[in-house]
Amino acid sequence: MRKLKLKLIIGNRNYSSWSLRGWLALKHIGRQFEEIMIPLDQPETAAAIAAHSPSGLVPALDIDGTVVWESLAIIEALHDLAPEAGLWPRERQARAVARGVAAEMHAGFAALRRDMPMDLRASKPGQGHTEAALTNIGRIDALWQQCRETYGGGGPYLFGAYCGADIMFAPVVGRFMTYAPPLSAVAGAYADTIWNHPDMVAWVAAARAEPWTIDV
Ligand SMILES: N[C@@H](CCC(=O)N[C@@H](CS)C(=O)NCC(=O)O)C(=O)O
Repeated sequence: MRKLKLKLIIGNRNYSSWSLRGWLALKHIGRQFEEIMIPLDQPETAAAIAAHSPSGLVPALDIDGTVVWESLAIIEALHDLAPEAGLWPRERQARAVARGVAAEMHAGFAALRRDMPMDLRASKPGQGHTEAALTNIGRIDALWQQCRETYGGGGPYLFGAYCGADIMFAPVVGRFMTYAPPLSAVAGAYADTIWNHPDMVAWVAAARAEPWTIDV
């Protein structure tokens, strides 16, 4: 069968948390892809993104001419394309919970996203620790502990093996590294695991080398 052409449109790595999710998912399935990176917050950004993405947002994934937008939908489309890659857990109940966890991240935690915007290069311990953001973080910490305890026996990730739920939380880990909120021992260890995942390491290294600066 002919290989499908994959093209991922992302924002710049230091700031684009949603792009990180799409990119990690695509890296995880191990297929070759073309990457188009559009720096955010520039005069030409909106027009450049609109040329690729119907929502005007990144990430967007072009699969042989069919464009998928929204990070969670991109993970699902890639799971359809490469079910063997394990973007979702193999076991039905774990897979259902992993999808719930990923959807909660996709739909929620607005205060955390507002008060601790992703800025991978920066170190700002103590900043953004608003009551609302810390409430979000409390829920995330409890969620991570619950997943690790119930499903994490087979490996160091939320459901044992690295999957779409970990990918959805990877930018949150980036925020935790920048803003250093208080975390339980289990959540702290899990955050370190994600931070040291080879794909995350590669993304952060590239973010550090970027020239653009946005006042977040
Ligand atoms: N719900 C969307 C959110 C996408 C989003 O908000 N992307 C931001 C960048 S992280 C964006 O494209 N912003 C447009 C801009 O800054 O011009 C998803 O899951 O993909």
